[in-house]
Amino acid sequence: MAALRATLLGAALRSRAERSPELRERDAGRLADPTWFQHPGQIGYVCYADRFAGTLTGVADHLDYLVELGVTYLHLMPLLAPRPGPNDGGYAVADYGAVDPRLGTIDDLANLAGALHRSGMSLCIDVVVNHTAREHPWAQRALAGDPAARAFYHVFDDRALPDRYEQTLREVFPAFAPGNFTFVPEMGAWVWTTFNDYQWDLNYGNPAVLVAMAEAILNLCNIGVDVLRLDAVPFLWKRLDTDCENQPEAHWIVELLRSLVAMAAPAVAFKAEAIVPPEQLVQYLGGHEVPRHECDIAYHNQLMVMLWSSLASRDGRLITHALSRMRHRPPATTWMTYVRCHDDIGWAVSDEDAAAVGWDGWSHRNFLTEFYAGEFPGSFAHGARFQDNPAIGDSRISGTAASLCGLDPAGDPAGVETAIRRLVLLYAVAFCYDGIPLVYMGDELGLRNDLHYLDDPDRAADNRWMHRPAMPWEVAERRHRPGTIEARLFGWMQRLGTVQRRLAALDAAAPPEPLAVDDPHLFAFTRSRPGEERFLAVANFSEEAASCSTAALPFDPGEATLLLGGDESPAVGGGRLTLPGLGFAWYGFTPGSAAGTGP
Ligand code: OTU
Repeated sequence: MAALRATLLGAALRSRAERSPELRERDAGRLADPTWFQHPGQIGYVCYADRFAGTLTGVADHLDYLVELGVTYLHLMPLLAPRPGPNDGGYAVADYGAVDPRLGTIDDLANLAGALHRSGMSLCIDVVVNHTAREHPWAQRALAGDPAARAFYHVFDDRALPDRYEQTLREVFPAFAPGNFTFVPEMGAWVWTTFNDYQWDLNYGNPAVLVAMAEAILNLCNIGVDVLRLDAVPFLWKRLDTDCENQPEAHWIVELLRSLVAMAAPAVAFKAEAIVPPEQLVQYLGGHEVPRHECDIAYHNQLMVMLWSSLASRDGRLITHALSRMRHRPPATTWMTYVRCHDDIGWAVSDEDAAAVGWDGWSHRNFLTEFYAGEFPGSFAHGARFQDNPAIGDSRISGTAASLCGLDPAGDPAGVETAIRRLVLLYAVAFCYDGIPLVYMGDELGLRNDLHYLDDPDRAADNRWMHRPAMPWEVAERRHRPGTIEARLFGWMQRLGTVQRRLAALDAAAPPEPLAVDDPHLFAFTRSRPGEERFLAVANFSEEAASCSTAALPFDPGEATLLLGGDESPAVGGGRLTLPGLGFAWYGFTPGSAAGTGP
């Protein structure tokens, strides 16, 4: 134990000693403002380096596009050296110390980080902490019979334990990677593989794994990365008779890694990728009975799911209920609020939340799958089922945001208009709900499903690739041609960011409070800080106009400033606020000042 402590501490101090003068300056700046990621004006963008611009230097050449969009935070999808062949979009890492040679080198990454910093942007990259590729040297040594390397993974000589574990484990990829263990003939044994058979779960019960991962993380910090996205973090610890997710030890590991990084590279923040129920999620932000320093940022999966649920059901009651009863995140943390990401959408709607608005949980989840797969009569969506699991009646959804919103440029103009409104509506909530809004590459242009992945044997089985298109730069050019779909959407993203940036009420210090309003189609929430301008957002998920009594709102919109409204303005009169179909409104109200005279 003492040796382990000394090794970890030694690694952190060595890393601190090696930090460049530029990064030390960044550390100083962030120590002076440790809440930098909590302020309004942080706008995220996420893309694959190769799909966006070929290589890392290609990305550096396109920073003007990100600046134009108002981006301040760039998440590049996995870019460390993956295994050859299928690699789960880079989530099967063969070398944590090297960049995928197709994308560039470690120096290119450092140069890109520097260029981003000079343009006022932070860089986020993935660290796949839960598993390595079967081709990683650790796994390769285990395959060759090295017992020390074998102890880096969960290896079982027979099915006795795997069978017992399986009784309580879920399957993440039931369709293309059933089960959680893979038989490895070279070892005559079963290896724990939560995800694909080539992704071997690390054994954090072995201190050598902790040290090795800590060193990998500390090295990445010194390249100039600002935020590390910890992939699949709920799975880090296994315990018999549990689902082996969210175990207390997983939190200790994160806490330990966090403190090592705080020591070595104070500028670096942690982002949790934990797609788990809200009660468990806040714990990754350190929200335990006694708060702890774990991750600084986490994905707000619940908001994302509820947005799509509201859009399909044209109903704001479930989102209002589910978000109202969510435990607040700890004050020093924030969310990543997003509409789409590279993964599928899993219907995280609890039976309790559904019942609270009079619905059956299973039926609603099933409805959402059928709706977004385009199977439900009258559905506007063009998505596809992902990992259908008939055994437990579960299914998830793939598709780009634009396709799920029903955007079809070849269709009738009214349909195009409605689809644009849907997409803007979802982003209008994501941009002001709570945290850093994240634009998923292509949503700013309305890119639709891309079926080219079917021609690539390494990808064809995984339909998540349909919503990971390559950037069509000639299409992006249309953002400068007024009236085009691209100009409309890009313009909206810019406006949402521009207005968001100057609203003090959108600081993380002012968490959202969902409001109970008297029209089921609406979702409303408010945010405020004592003595400052108060904020109100209202969204209408129905295609028809809807109105609510202003009595339920924290202030009268008629006396407030309309900061931003959809393509058609909302109206206030007779004690009611009326929003057009799929409309939204952002209002600001400074106590003691009348409309228009505020600062
Ligand atoms: C993550 O997702 C990544 O985002 C995926 O792209 C990877 O395939 C996967 O890890 C393996 O590296 O289950 O359906 O609670 O939900 O880690 C996606 C976290 C996933 C998991 C999440 C995982």
